[in-house]
Amino acid sequence: MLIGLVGKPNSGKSTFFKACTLAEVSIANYPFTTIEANQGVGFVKVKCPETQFGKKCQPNHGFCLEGKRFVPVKIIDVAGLVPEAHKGKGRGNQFLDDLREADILIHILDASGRTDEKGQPTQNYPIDKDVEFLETEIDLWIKGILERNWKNLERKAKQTSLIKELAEQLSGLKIKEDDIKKAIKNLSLNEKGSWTDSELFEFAKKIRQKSKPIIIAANKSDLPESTENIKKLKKKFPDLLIVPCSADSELALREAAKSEIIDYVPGESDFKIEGKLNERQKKALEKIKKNVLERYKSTGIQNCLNQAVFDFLKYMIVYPVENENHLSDSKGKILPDAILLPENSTALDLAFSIHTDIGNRFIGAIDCKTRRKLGKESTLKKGDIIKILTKK
Ligand SMILES: Nc1nc2c(ncn2[C@@H]2O[C@H](COP(=O)(O)OP(=O)(O)O)[C@@H](O)[C@H]2O)c(=O)[nH]1
Ligand SMILES: [Mg+2]
Repeated sequence: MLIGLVGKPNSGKSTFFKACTLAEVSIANYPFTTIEANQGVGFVKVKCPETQFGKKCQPNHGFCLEGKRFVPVKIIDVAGLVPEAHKGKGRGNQFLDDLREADILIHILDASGRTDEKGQPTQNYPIDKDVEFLETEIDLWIKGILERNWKNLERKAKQTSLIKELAEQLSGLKIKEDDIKKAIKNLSLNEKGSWTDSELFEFAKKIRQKSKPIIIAANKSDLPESTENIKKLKKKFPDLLIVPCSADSELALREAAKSEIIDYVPGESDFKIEGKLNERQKKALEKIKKNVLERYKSTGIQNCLNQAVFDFLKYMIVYPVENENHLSDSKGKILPDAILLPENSTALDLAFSIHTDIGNRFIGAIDCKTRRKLGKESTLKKGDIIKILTKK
């Protein structure tokens, strides 16, 4: 799972990135082997099954705070996109290429209207313009990828098919052949090619909607102008997922929690003061409480990640174990792994996601909550604890 943070300069991407990748507890390791310079690890949050069984979990990856399990996801902070980025403005194409692998994009938008389209300070900037410009930039970037190689692609398609060649060309963007077929059919495009410029754009747009869906983080919700702006934005784009948030409030809370001044579980609506505060810290925390937590019930950062992964992409968490009585691995570690899988994944999908070898040797599974035996076609539910049975 890779989540891309996008938006114009000064909307708060780096603050959001820092906030969601700052863990209050020290973490031994991550399940990801490749982490690039602008990548980090954030977490989606779920209720940990440990509470249901009166146990304490021991996560291999991520962590658990007060019965809330934090499961790692990769986050990438893409440097500021400005209008015409797809043409290379502001090193745009290089930044956009960072997004190839992303499953979903969170558009960090300055909802206060205090930043113009280039990232300069202003007032009353119409924030709906940002939604449109950003979508268009990404659509045009995908169109550009297609255009650069279009002649070659059409020539090769004479031997194979246009759909095959498009799938090949777009495979790096996590687009499946089936999605390409659907887009072509949907737009009634000529399957042999010879598309007009606007047909190519419409195709790129469809492909983007499928492979790089965008949700909106309406950031800087702590500023007074944001309330009205967010209301208007939701009205103008009723189909978009718009989550009010305040990245720098979340960052402040996590930093305070890390230095043990407060007790705070990311995503919650309140915190408890633990340590000694100076006047400045006290004022800052009071402001966050009043302007953000009381108004929006949370800083919204955790909501953004959770909604992207669970509500939008429709993933779920399941817990594979080796010992169904202790809910542990073979060494006795309790609920050590939390795996993100698309909803409706089967027991066999889970086996393969752990290891190809386990998938190949799969003979069945046990639902540890009900003790029911599961076959390879059995679909799993969120929060399931599963023991995979394999042949020797
Ligand atoms: N009021 C307010 N300011 C924020 C918030 N998030 C970020 N900022 C400020 O916005 C400015 C730009 O933030 P930055 O993360 O560097 O933006 P980027 O260019 O998109 O990476 C900085 O001064 C941040 O402190 C927020 O939630 N509320
Ligand atoms: Mg930045």
